Amino acid sequence: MRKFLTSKAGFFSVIVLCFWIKSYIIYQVEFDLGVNNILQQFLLFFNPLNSGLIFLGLALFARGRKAGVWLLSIYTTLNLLLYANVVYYRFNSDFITVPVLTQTGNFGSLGGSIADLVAWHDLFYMVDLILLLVFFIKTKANWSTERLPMRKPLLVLVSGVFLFTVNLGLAEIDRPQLLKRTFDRNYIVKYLGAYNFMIYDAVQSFNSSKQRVLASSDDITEVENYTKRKYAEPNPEYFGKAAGKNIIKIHLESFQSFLIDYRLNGEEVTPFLNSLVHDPDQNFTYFDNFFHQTEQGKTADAELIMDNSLYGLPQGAAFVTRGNNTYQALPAILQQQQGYTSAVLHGDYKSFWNRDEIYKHFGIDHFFDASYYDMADEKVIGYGLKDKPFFEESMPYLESLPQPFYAHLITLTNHHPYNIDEEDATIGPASTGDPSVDRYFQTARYLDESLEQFFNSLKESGLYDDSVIFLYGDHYGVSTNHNRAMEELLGEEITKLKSAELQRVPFMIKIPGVEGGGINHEYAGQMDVMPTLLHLLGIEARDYIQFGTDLFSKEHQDFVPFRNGDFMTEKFSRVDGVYYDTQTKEVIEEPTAEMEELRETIIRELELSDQVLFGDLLRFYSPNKEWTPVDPTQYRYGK
Ligand code: GP9
Ligand code: MN
Repeated sequence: MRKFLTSKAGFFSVIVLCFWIKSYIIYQVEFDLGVNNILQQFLLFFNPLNSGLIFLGLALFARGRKAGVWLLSIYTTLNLLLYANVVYYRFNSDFITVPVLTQTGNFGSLGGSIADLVAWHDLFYMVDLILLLVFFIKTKANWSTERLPMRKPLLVLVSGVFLFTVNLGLAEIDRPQLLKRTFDRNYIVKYLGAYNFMIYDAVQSFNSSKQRVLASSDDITEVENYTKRKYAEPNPEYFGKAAGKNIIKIHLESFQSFLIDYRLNGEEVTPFLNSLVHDPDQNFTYFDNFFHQTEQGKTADAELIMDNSLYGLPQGAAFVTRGNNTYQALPAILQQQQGYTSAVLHGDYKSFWNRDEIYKHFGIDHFFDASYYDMADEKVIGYGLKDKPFFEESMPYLESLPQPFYAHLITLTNHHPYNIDEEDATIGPASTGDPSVDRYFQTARYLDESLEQFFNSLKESGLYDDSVIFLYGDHYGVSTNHNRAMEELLGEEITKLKSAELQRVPFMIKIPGVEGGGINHEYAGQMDVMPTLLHLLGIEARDYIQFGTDLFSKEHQDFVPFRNGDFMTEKFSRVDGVYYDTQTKEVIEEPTAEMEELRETIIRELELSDQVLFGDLLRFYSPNKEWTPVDPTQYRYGK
């Protein structure tokens, strides 16, 4: 045993073991990673091993005792990196990323006093380092001065890579598309460990900066020419009608338009939302041909599109991969043009979808995340706080905001897999035998009830009458994997065209002083919301780079592009490369020149929008003389 321990292989094994155990202890003690099943627990324990073998294994290529020096240096470096994250996490509940390191302003967010964040028990994190050093100095014997035969260190590296592959495979079972969609830094650390996260983050930052470096100020001119050409003049009946009014924006999680007026076993699923659609006294205008335009970024894409009138990226979430870009988002424009205060309220933690970073670039003043709410077990389900307590606890925050405000409330309970506590279910499940689809109606009903409760609170507080209130669905709730169940519920075949039609999500808006327009059949998408709001407030949308057009404008462009290049118009549609007559639903074998042309326009539009994000082009653009670029270092979130 003694002989083994004092050998190179023995010392390597001891150091890997220390690394493994120590990392696991730090994960458990220092980070709040939301581990909620056995597989996640296992992966948290398992993941330091592959990093240990790979990083520390590199030292084995060195000759003789130099290998030991390398082992200790790599071990110390990894320890320091992890410890830096520990300290950062204590204040920010988040991990260090390359963009954070390059933004010196963020160091201020350590609270000015690192001393407060260092704890006495941190000394324990150094004990192993000292012991290993002493151990190494004492064990002079058994270290040949030769290099190990190449195959030995190689074998260690290969086993490390193999274990990493197993690790990633298991993680993807629990969280499909973990790396492609990158939901949350916490998730990557939970599943793959802090060290793999650092590599992942470095690769992502490198890719981002590469595209950014290649872009130049000329690139924005082409984009500007396009968006100015597409621009639709405001409708004088609406322009400026809501100037200075509070804006309350309500996010209906995973809510598709087919739920409106849908009856399950003869019972309305969403009676409250239906009343907004049909009761003229409610003064709402409901757009029944409104589509979501999101991709993998889901909620994050919806947020990006609605506040910037830019498309999400073809892959991943721009919220995460372009979180550090320059934006000219609605909250910042409203602040600069009309002194609005902006806030987002949401019962999940701030790091999800990198919100706590990108919101700073949007100029969002306040972010009331889960840390502001009572997250007691009985109030939480799925991703976070249930919608009823969420709206209830949001009221004081809303009332505390300086007016006029732009407040965005993001609901959560109607989220896949649509779990609901028994006491919250006021309608029975559907009976297709597809469990998540069956429950979808129950969580949608719960959301509907929570909205009614919220509207009542708004009325009591006096905020209701004088505010613009609008609601929107962010993306589909039932994917095409559930077509069989959906066919049973809708009583029709789910063709490819039907799937595209099901991407309708509600958009309904009430504007104080303007009579509700009932049901509006204009074809439109999430992209169109920002220019609509700007014009309602009397702000010229033409100045800004925007791919959507004002919904109330007589010139509103009524084609709805999807992220994959397909589109819908009132007359014809393109779905999965096939053209259809939107009205008769028949396939069009020979597309007309008009169709081909629109297809080209849409591909161009998507490309230009991607260029804006990939090249971070808005840093080269000044919308007007008064515009001041947003300074992200001026914002901080979290309690
Ligand atoms: C999480 C929530 C859900 O905070 O917004 O995001 P989604 O999974 O719908 O993209
Ligand atoms: Mn969502």
